[in-house]
Amino acid sequence: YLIKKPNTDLLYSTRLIERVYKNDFIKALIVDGSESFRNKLAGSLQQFGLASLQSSDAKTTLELLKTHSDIQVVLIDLDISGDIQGVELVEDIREHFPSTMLGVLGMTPHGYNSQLSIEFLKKGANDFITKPFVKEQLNLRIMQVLEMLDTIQEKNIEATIDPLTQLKNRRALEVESKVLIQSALIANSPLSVAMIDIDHFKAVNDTFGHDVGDDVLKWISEILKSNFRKKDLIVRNGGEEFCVVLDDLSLEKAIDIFEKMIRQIESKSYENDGVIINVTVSIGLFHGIKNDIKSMLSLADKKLYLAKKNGRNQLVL
Ligand code: GH3
Ligand code: MG
Ligand code: MG
Ligand code: MG
Repeated sequence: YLIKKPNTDLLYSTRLIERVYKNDFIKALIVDGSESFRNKLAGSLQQFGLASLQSSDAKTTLELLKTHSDIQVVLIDLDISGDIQGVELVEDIREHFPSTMLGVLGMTPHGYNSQLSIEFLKKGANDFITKPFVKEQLNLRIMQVLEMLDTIQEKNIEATIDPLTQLKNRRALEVESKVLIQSALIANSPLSVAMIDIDHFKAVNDTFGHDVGDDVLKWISEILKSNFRKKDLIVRNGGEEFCVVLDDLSLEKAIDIFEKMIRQIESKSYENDGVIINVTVSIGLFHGIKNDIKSMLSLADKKLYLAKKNGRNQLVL
């Protein structure tokens, strides 16, 4: 990558300026048959805070995109080396990289044929620029695409987080458990899947109000986080119910971890503004491996039901 400090007067996007200051440069890929044009464009991009790689043909472009996952935007000319046109290359790129993950801008000669710009869009380009370009327009169009991609990424992350506790939510559980299950199946190693439910939580709300109830949920979430490793999947399943997926643990070790946590929650109390609340949790544990998270959760849930029936504040496996 060609990297140089950009001219900050030319940076229009505040979120991108923040990245430039952290030396987290945005990576672009320039695809054009002419080397002198590529170098000229690379110079312009530098001024806007973009570091760039170059390619002259379709094959190299697709290879670079596969090996450099940090490329965020590709600028493609109509005329590229080899036997396929820039427009067709866009189509090939879109087979692997959706327009919500990778920005593609077509470049067409000004006044040449407006149909060509339309073709770029039809094949999946996010936008197009006409050559010779006005630098400010080039800059703004690229920035708009990058901001859109950045926003999508931010929203995608938000969509996997429970806003009350900041724990992961069910959506994240579905996606992330697949990865854990795959590795566990390959390694032939069991998972520990626990359903954790706060005991008599309705009484907390009834006695202290819903806001205090919310605060107790946050407090319990912190205790959960402190009991597990960074790589462990800790999820707020909904309401006052949580789910934890651990890998690489013997049954004895898993029981130990959950028993310890039950005793910890039992002995601690939530304290705020003179209000002291004691809560306990019940846990149903499944230890083993199944092809999908749903069936493991369902087995853990049956054990949870038994834990409740047996008097709560306990682990059942
Ligand atoms: P059990 O020991 O059988 O689990 O009893 P419980 O009272 O915990 O279970 P129940 O399912 O009867 O009630 C769950 C309560 O959790 C009811 C509901 O008001 C409360 N709850 C669910 N989500 C939230 C939330 O986001 N905030 C607050 N404050 N309360 C919640
Ligand atoms: Mg409950
Ligand atoms: Mg419940
Ligand atoms: Mg307690």
